[in-house]
Amino acid sequence: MLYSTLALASLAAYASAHGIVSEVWIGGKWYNGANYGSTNDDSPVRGFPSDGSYVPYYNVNTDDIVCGTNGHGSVPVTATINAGDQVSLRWKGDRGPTGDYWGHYEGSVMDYLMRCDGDCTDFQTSYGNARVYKIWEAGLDTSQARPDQGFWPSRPSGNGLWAMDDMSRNYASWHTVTIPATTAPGQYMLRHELLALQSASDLDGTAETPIGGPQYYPACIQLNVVNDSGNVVYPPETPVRSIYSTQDAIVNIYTPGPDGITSFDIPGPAVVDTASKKRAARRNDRHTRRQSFGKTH
Ligand SMILES: [Cu+2]
Repeated sequence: MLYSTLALASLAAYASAHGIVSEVWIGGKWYNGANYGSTNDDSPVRGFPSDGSYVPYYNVNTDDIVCGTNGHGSVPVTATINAGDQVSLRWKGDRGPTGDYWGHYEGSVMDYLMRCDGDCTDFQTSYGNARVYKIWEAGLDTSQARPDQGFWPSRPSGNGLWAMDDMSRNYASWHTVTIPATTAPGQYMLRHELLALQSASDLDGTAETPIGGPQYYPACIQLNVVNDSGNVVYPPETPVRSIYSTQDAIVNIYTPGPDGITSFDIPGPAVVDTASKKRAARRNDRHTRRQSFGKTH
């Protein structure tokens, strides 16, 4: 009880700022990110609300979940990247040793690709065809020890190392993901997402955090993926507005004891198999051969 009171009290101190993706490296080139409440003309990062706030659990099936509550409209820049290269992005908040780290430490980190069906500058999140496949995820790594408090307002709960904590604590609030080498050429949104769980178990909220439940922080970055290899796969896609249900990620990380939960199922679809076309083709060959064997013998 004492523990959860302390945790909620510390939340109140930074409930107003949350965070934004403030800068990004795409295929070795640096780009400006977003501001609180406004976008930049030289940035491929779609907008964030003026308080950097989140999509609440009861809006997970609305347009807001696609790119966040202020990410519906496009930004002028679509950044070119070769399939197989990396995107690194920084979450700027108001915590950590320099006071500008992402401030929540209990939750998962996920990356999706979302086809723009043409130019991302024409893509509105209200379009019914907004659909994604997951390329990366991390949640609670129980092979690692639960870290000490460090520069956080309280010691993270959960019996292991949370992906969000890892990002801020060990990578100075930077996250890096590889665009799969087999990504088909075209324009995509990198739909990166943080899922903060510190109030996930309390849907009613508290005086300090009036909107309870899990907090969804999607961020969309407009990419033009180049791939001349011809080695591409087309993974199955999930409509963004169907990724979650309001019952996903409802957990209580503060019980049964200070170590909290011992495992966490990351919501949403599984990370896709981006194995090469050659491997997929071989698999199909085998499958076809088996079928024809069955027929002829
Ligand atoms: Cu927040």
